[in-house]
Amino acid sequence: MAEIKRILVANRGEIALRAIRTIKEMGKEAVAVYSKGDKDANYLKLADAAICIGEAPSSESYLHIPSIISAAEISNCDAIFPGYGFLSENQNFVEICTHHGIKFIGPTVEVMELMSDKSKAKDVMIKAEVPVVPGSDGAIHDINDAAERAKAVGYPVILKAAQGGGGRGMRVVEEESALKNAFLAAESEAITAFGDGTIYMEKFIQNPRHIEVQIMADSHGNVLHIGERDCSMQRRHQKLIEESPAVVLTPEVRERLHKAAVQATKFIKYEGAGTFEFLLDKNLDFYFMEMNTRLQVEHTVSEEVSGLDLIEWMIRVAEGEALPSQESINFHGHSIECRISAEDSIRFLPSPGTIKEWIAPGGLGIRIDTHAHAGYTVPSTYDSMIGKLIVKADTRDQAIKRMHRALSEFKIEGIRTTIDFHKKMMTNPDFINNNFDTKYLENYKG
Ligand code: MV4
Repeated sequence: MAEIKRILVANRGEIALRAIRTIKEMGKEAVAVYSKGDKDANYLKLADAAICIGEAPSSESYLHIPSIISAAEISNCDAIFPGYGFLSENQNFVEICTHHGIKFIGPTVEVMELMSDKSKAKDVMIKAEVPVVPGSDGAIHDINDAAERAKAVGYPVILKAAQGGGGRGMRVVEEESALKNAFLAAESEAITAFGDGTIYMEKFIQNPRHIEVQIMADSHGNVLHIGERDCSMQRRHQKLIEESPAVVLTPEVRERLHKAAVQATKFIKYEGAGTFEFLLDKNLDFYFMEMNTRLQVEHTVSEEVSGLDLIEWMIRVAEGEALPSQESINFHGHSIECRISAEDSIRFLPSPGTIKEWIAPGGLGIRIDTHAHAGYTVPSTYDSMIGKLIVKADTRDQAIKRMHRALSEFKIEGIRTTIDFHKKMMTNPDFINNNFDTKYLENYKG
């Protein structure tokens, strides 16, 4: 494959800036796109060119495929970096890029499609001999089918939409009497949300941890794992804090987890950066849940402990370069990321507006990925995340103390932010003692 010279960054905000930085460091040219809502963004000046692609609503700009393709063509880009969200997992977009001779920096459309159906993805993982949650092994046909399978799996069960993911269209069923209503509700919710009512069933795992493995694969069949992340600190399926490594794992379980992810990656002939999400139960048994075929928000903590620039490697494997050996990757220390959002710290209600004052922390082991600054107006049109504060230290305890110190230095005036929530969490004994799971914040009163 050929060298990539100019890359269109088909995203906005912190990840657009994050990508521009790596592209420039690699000696390549970065072309930014922006909606009218983002026209004053500072990071646009760091790109070699910036092209307006439409009105503020995403549907008329960052999600509007003809505008993005036109921007890539008029600026002579040979590749597109999608980031996360927006078009990053849109199969139609990948096909159109290919049709226009533009390299989509990411996996093939075939594997993207396979992983987008969570029920099919599970079936493939069974073939790859990766542990999955016991369940229906494929879609449920009707309510009688559901009852039969639930009996075999054993209550409680969870019904999930095949096109779901991220928690939408799920129903936990405690006993047979509740199954019919739950199945019909899940089905109609899935049809409304995804235009596809396909439902599958799993044994419900109580209070799981969310552990995911970062992988990177090249076009020569080489696959690396870049360690795992613990993303259990979530609220309503929104991750708030992520860390690497996941200290809940024993070395033996960690090695099996990494091996499972690498095996899965090879089995599906994946290329690029990807993430395997697992549920981890009380006995440290892990089960494949779904695969994300994109770079994720929390990739930063994996970069911190591995020393790799994941966007650099996404671009290099897109150019046909071979990855280094697994043995050459040395993991060091502990990294934590706190997502900073323009939301209040108690109810997490959006708080858009103009940032009057912005004093960012600094010092050893501090990284801030953000496009925000004093004078920046946080639009209400997009996701409320305005940046990520990432720390790195030798141990988890030191990283927590460093994060608390950094959060205490952070001064953002003019909007409400989630900094206070994170500060409380860094002194919370349950967080410090690693005594939490994905349900923790449901009962948390602050
Ligand atoms: C589960 C589960 C328990 N058992 N599946 C939520 C998001 C979606 N991707 C899958 N999810 C879950 N699936 C079984 N068999 C519990 C959850 C779950 C969850 C998972 C990860 C992180 C946060 C969560 C919060 C609530 C429920």
